[in-house]
Amino acid sequence: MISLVIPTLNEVDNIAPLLSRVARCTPAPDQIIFVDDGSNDGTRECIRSLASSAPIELIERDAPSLGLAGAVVAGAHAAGGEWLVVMDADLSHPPEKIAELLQPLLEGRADMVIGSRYVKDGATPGWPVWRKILSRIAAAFAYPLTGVHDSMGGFFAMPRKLLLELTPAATGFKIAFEVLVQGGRNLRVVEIPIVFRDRSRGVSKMSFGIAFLFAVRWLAAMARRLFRDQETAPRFSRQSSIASPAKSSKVANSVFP
Ligand SMILES: Nc1nc2c(ncn2[C@@H]2O[C@H](COP(=O)(O)OP(=O)(O)OP(=O)(O)O)[C@@H](O)[C@H]2O)c(=O)[nH]1
Ligand SMILES: [Mg+2]
Repeated sequence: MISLVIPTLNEVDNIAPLLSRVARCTPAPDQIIFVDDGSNDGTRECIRSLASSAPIELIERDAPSLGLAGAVVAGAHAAGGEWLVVMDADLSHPPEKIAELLQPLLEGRADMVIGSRYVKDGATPGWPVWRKILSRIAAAFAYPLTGVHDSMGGFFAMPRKLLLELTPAATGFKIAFEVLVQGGRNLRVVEIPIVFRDRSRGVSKMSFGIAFLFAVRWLAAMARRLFRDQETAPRFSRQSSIASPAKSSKVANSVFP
C-alpha cells in the first residue's frame, strides 16, 4: 500500500490540479494524506470537497508543532501504507515521477529515493541565477553530511516505518535532510532526476527565518560529525543518481562518512 503525504499551508489553488495529476499516476497512491497547519485561504474546505473523488484524508493541525517536518511526521503516523511518498502541494514536484521513486524501494535496492534537481537530467527551469547559486551552495554544504546531491527537496519515498524510526525528534523545514543525517552511512539512497517547476499559484513559505534555522541545524550536525565521529571510513562513494530505470544498476552502494 502506498501512502502519499502532502503538507499544506495556504495552497487552495493548487489542490485540485495536484489531485488530478496524482489520479493519473500508475500506480496511484492508495491513500492521500494532507496535513494542514492552519491554512486560512480555504485549503481545508477545498480538500474536504474533493474527498469523495479520491482516497483523501485531512489532518488538521491547529496547534502545529515542529513546522513542515512535524507535519510530514504526523502524516506518516496517520498513514497506513508500507511505502510513504512525500511531496509539496505547489506542483513543484512532478507526481508523474512517483512510480520512479517507488521502483528502487519495491525492488529492495534502496531505503530512500529522492527526487533530485541536481543529478543528470534534473533541472530548475525559470529560476533566476541568484536562486540557482544559493540553492547550489546550500546543497553543497549539505553534501558532506548526507552524500546526496539534493538533500533539501521535499519529494521523496521510503518505507513509512523507517521514516518514523529516523525522525523521532525531527524539527524544521527540511525533513529529507534530517532523515539523511539521522540515517547516516547505513541508509541506501537513490536520487532520481526531476524537473522542479516553480510554483505558479500561491505564496512560498520559505523565509529568512527558515533558512536560518536550517543553517543552525546544519552547524549542529556538522559539529557532531567533527567532534564525535572519529571514524576513518572513506568519504562518500554513494552513487546516488539513476537517470532511468534502465541504468538502475548504478544505484546504492552507499559508504557514508
Ligand atoms: N503543514 C505544513 N505545510 C507547510 C508548512 N510550510 C510549508 N508547507 C507546505 O510545504 C510545501 C513546501 O512549502 P513551500 O512554500 O513551497 O516551500 P519551498 O518549496 O521550499 O519554497 P518555494 O520553492 O519558494 O515554493 C508546500 O506544500 C507548503 O504548503 C507548514 O508549516 N506546515
Ligand atoms: Mg514550493
